[in-house]
Amino acid sequence: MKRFFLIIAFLTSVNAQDITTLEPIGTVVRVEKTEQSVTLHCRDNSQVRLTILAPDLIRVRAAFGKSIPTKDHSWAIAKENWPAPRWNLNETPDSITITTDELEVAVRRSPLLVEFRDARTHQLLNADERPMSYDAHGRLASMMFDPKAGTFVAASKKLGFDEHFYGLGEKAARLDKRRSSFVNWNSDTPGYTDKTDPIYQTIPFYIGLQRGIAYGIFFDNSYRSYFDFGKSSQQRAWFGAEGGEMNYYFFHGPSIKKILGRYADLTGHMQLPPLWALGNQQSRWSYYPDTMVEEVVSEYRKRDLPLDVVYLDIDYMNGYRVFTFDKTRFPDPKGLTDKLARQGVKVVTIVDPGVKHQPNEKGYHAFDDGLEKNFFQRRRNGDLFVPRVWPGDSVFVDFTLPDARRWWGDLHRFYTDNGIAGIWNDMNEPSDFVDQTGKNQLDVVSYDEGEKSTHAKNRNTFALLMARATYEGLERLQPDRRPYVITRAAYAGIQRYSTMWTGDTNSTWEALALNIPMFTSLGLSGEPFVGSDIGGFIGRGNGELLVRSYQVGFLAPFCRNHKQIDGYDQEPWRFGKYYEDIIRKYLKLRYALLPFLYTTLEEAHRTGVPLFRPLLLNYQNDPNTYNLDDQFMIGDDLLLAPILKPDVTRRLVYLPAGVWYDYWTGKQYTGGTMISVDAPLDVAPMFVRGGAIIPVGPMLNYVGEKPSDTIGFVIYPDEAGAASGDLYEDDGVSPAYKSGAFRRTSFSSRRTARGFTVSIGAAQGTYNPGPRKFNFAVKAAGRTGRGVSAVDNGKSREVQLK
Ligand code: MIG
Repeated sequence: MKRFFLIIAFLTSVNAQDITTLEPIGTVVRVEKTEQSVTLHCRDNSQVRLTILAPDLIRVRAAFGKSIPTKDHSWAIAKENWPAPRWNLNETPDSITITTDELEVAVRRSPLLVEFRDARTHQLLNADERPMSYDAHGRLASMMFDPKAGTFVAASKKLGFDEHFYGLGEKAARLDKRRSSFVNWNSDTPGYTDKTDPIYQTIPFYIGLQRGIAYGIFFDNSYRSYFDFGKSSQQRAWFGAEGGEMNYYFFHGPSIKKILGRYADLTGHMQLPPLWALGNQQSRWSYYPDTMVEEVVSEYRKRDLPLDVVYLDIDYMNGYRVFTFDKTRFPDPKGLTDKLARQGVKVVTIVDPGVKHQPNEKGYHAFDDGLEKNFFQRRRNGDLFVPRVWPGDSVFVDFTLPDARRWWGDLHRFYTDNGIAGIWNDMNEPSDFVDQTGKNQLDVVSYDEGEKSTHAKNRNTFALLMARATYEGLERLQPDRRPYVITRAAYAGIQRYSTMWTGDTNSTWEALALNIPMFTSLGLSGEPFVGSDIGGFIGRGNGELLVRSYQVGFLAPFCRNHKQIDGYDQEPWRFGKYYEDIIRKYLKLRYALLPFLYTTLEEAHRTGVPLFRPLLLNYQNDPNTYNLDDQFMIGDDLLLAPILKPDVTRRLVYLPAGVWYDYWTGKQYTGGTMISVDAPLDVAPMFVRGGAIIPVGPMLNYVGEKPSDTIGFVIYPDEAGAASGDLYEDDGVSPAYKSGAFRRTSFSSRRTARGFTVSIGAAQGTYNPGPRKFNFAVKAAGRTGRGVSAVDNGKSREVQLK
């Protein structure tokens, strides 16, 4: 027993850093104002700079015991130049106050404490619990051993008695992060479970919510970082890192949606992937040879299961050499992709960062060429850094070098020439079999804009830069197509370049239940295009688990079944017809809902508000949603409460205030309460918000199979008989939507004495979808009414429904 406690104590002490031992920043002795910032000079020669980027966005940057360096660079930031908003400065002997139209930032001079208030209500949003601090005396353990890293830096905030915490990217944790702590250090963690930390990604951004009022904090520091939301002490929520700068952005809400919009402005908006990325995808480690890939696709078609994408995992390569195909397994890759294209199926290949390095091998162009150009990472002593990954001894590209990124991107011509439609970046933490914790990488140097910094700083941004190289390469190679990239590891800003999946999950019920808080938290962290291996990656699984897993994943942006090399096969038909029939029903429903999903995806691109949402995002003033993570919403309108346990066929569902319709039975409910619903294996409880108009497309085996010449709209009236909705469309493949080639149509409907009147708004945008018609039907009294159709002519008009 004693021993057991010792082990626990040891494990916690590794992650728990006691920030109360740190040196606080000195008091303010002088204030300097520029057009957009205020610099505070401190007694200990430290400096703090507050930059006013927007009325609701303030940057706080501090240097301890020295001046703030002129060099200012982050790979995460997409927008550096913000026009100065209106603001003013007020100084008193005790404090300095910056006021914008939305925020009041008050800094106490001694001790130096920063406080954020709502400028209109003067309500306190967030306040320092102690001054920002640093490890002047080397008190905290660090694994970095990097003289350039500097010291541990930390900021500590007062913990609200009823404050909730959301976001922080990809964490194997519940939705509300209150009373938990986390570490960010990109790690390859196969088979992770609830509380495994860290895992693959680093998104040091979180949202605090108190009494319905939200703020955001983005701590843009790529060193190993720590977030503690009231775990080590109920007095404070603190964040810190083992080096680099105290550098954070404060976002004013009060709405979470507004914060997500600003976060997207700052770190980049997700670009729309091709529409087929919303199609159903199938993967396996690994399908080979080519005939097996064809067999998988033909099973899908034979069984009337929709499919858009099939994946080639590492065994397609010649000895795991990236940018090659194994000649025996895939003698004619172009022939294969052509053949599959005729069946409407795209091929995505995995590309790992490890470039095989076999000392006596000549003629592997990716290695030879990269070595000659000196693009590979080296250790501080100048030796090539040789991690061991799938190809055996390998090298990694220094993706901080602009020329290396370009070179790597251009190498993808090999794939595009072979008809490969997208690239899957794996192992990019970067994983290293020699030492999974990254210790083997600490003296690896990257160019880093001339700073020549080590992996202590660059490990967490490695995947971001690799995805960037890939995305930009695909953009150059195929300028008229949207790149499709999917990544495992990431740093903030990844949404500009890549979609993601949650890595090596287990085929267990616990892992399935984690899907929901993980997807919703990623959405609250600026990463909207998320998903998990459907059925789970590791382990055996069974038909029931697979079906329930589809009932979560069928509405996730990324919908892909994938399995590890020695796992039991789990394509939809593997457990028999009974399960396959249910899975078919859900996959078909996904395809029918594609117009709705795509409209919601475009919203995520434009506004930063994700598709896959926790209820609290739509119902921020309803405390019943603050810790609710076994239900989710898609956009504003669909609410899902899937079954996440074996042998369960009934569950409680929380419906927020308003009218709700059971999607399957049409039964109407009044929300603001918990209901109990039946959920036999073929039912994922799903509800539609009263007030929604849901666009529904034709039955498809794959995206683009038929023209969308008829689009259905199902109207779900609210208590007043009103409803509204949007339809977003574009060509689905090219970047032309960025220059106006889209079509957005708005619809609204109201109950009248004669039935329902639907108003179709004038179409916006220049995209022409071709001749087609709209069908409208109203859902009421448990059934769908008779439909009325109207030719779509892009003009504003009204249609009457009985
Ligand atoms: O060390 O490429 O997460 O999806 O099938 C395992 C083989 C490497 C991990 C990925 C998984 C993939 C597997 N990869």
